[in-house]
Amino acid sequence: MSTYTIERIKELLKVYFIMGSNNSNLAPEYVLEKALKGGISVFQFREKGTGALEGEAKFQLAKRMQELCKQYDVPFLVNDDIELAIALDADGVHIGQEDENAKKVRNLIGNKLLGVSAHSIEEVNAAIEVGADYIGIGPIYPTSTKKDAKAVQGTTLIQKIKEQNLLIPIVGIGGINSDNAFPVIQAGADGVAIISEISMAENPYEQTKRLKKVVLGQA
Ligand code: 3NM
Repeated sequence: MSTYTIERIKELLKVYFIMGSNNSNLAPEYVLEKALKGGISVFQFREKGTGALEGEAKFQLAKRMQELCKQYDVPFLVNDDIELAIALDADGVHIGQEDENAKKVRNLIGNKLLGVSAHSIEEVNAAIEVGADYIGIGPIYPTSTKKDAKAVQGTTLIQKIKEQNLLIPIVGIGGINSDNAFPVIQAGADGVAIISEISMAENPYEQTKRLKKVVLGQA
């Protein structure tokens, strides 16, 4: 487990923004700063897919984005790349089922935040077992951002986790926008993780504010 309390993790998950350089037509640093100003609660650097940066260019972009997060006191997580997370002393990592073995990752990162994607109750329990701090459940809705996303599952698994009284913090992901985010929260998620709704928005600042209001039930 990380040094964050469960309550703090639940707060962090509320408006969880994920982005890499190929998720926007605008400069990633520009979009991130707008999202930070708009009130995101945590950021995940996810440099994957077509045209993704590698090596030094990836490292430098991650470093610049981490600096921005620090300015706004928002935790900076890294998707999948454990070496990068350790080199930057990131606040945590997020891994999928096909990425590094979660137990090994927990050993490598010590008490940094660890998020694991899960698609069944068995995967949720396995993630809890190895000391995941939160789980990502998706895709809730259809998404074209992740090409190898699993079948759309709606909020069924989130409801199942709540029915079984599992205490692990939950974030929903996949195709979430300000029009469909609230049912995800109502089903029992602590927050929503989004890429395109913010990264492709004409005005990422306003879009983040709108989404945050929905998640907080203030829309
Ligand atoms: N993981 P958007 S869906 C990164 O189902 C990712 O685990 C998913 O992008 C999962 O908010 C997804 O643009 C893409 O739909 C989310």
